[in-house]
Order: sequence, then structure tokens, then C-alpha cells
Amino acid sequence: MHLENDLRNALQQNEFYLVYQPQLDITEGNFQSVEALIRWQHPEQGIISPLDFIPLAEENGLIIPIGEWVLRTACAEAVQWHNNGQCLDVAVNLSPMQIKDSELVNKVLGILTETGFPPNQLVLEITEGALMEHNENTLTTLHTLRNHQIKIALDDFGTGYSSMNYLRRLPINYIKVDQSFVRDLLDNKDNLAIVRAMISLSMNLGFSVTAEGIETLRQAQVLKYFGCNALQGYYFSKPISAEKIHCLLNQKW
Ligand code: G
Ligand code: G
Ligand code: MN
Ligand code: NA
Repeated sequence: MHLENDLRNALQQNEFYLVYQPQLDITEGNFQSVEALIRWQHPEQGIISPLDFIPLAEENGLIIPIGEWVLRTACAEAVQWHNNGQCLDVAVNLSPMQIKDSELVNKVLGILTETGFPPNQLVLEITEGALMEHNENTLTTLHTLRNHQIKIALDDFGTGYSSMNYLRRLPINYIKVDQSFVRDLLDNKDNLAIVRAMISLSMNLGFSVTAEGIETLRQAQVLKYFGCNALQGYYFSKPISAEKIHCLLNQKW
């Protein structure tokens, strides 16, 4: 497999980079956090989406060093914005294999120390699917991260089958309502009722709710009315490069 060999070299060749998608804080009406998203600048094939190489990296274990690179790079770049007076939180996606890695906590703490990024401004995004394959170690890992002030977000919420009763016992700060719900939100009354219930239940259990994949003003208005705490999507901004983060500074909604 060509792509697999190329993937092995990509880290050494410095072919990965991060883009950041802003998340609008509804109460403040401005951008308070960003989600880091990896991109691969392949020498011949151009930019390759994580959809096309993360699954491969999970199969062959390369996701462990790649995931470490993502964390270190996101924290290091964000320290620069902090130094420039932009104290954004940074969310990083973790793959299931990283969550099962017994060295995860040590690696995260090491990177925070090394970069000087504040733990309480780091959010680790974990998919509902990954949490459901959980075992005792996963739970211990999440609690340890929380004890160090690192925040946890449940990504792609609604696409798995976990019960709220189960979720409420997990040390999670944020629920991210999956894009598919936002896309279908205004199609009919049932979809509207489902999303509204998801949001109010999450909020009543003490989670902060972020909705993803917002592409229209109408979607944003409805989700704000339903009580979402934060909104993310192309309507507000596509993922942007680290150099453009300063453009978010005076944007209001
Ligand atoms: O940004 P984009 O829509 O191309 O991302 C596609 C998928 O890849 C999303 O599910 C996203 O969560 C995932 N992804 C993006 N960056 C990372 C990363 O750094 N690590 C992991 N594990 N997944 C990522
Ligand atoms: O699985 P996760 O939620 O981490 O996926 C995030 C991905 O969703 C990113 O790759 C980002 O590029 C993509 N994304 C973000 N906002 C929108 C949007 O408004 N519409 C669509 N179609 N994709 C989006
Ligand atoms: Mn995510
Ligand atoms: Na998601």
C-alpha cells in the first residue's frame, strides 16, 4: 500500500499541519475556543482529508505518534495566541486507540509542561463510539485527566447508542451534538423535537452543549433558542490556519 508507506514518512517529512475551526460562545457572543483538525499535505496527491488517513493510521498504530504530534502542535501554536492576548481554549480530537493507550495521561501532561499551555484550556474530544468500548482503564484515564483540570468533550453525540443514564456518570464537560442532527434540523417537526430534547436533557445533566455543522442563520437561531452554549460550523467559519486566528479577535455575533 503506497499511502500506508507515505503515511509512515509523513511525520518525519513534516507533511502534516493543523487548521482550527472556531466555536462561538453564545453567552459572550464571540469565539472562545477552536477545534484543531489535522491535514496532510501529500507531496504528489495534494491535501488529504483525515477521513482518508486516520482510519489507516488507527489500523497500523501510527495514530499514536500522529496524535502526539497533533497535541503538541496545537498546544504550542495556541501558546503563541495566548501570548498575543487571545486566550482561546483548544479542542483536540483523540482516536479510540489513543484513549486506550496507558501512557496517554503522561504524554498529555508532558506536552502541557513542555509547551506551557494551561491544562484548563485544553479540551479532549472523544467520540461516543470510543467511550462505549470503554473499560475500567478508560474511565480511570478520563478521571485522571479531569483531576488535572483538562476538559473532556463527547464528540459526535447522538450517533452511538449510549444512554443518558450512563453518560451522566462519566466525567464529561461538553456534549457535541453531531452534524447530522443539525443538517436535518429544519426538515420536519420530529427532527426539531429530537434535537431540542437532546439539548435540554444534556443541559439538565450539567453538560455544556456545542452544536456542530451549522451552515445557515436559521439553524444558528433555532439552536440558540434551544439553549446551546456554543455553535460551530461553516456559517460562522471554516477551519482556518494558525496565522489567521488573530482575525477572530473582534468578531461578534
Ligand atoms: O476536518 P475534517 O472534516 O476533514 O475531519 C474529518 C474527520 O477527521 C472528523 O471526524 C474529525 O474528527 C477527524 N479528525 C480531524 N483531525 C483529527 C485529529 O487530529 N485526530 C483524530 N483522531 N481525528 C481527527
Ligand atoms: O467528527 P468531528 O466533529 O470532529 O468533525 C469535524 C469536521 O466537520 C471537521 O472536519 C470540519 O471540517 C467539518 N465541519 C465543520 N463545520 C462544518 C459544517 O458546517 N458543515 C460540514 N459539512 N462540515 C463541517
Ligand atoms: Mn471533533
Ligand atoms: Na463531531
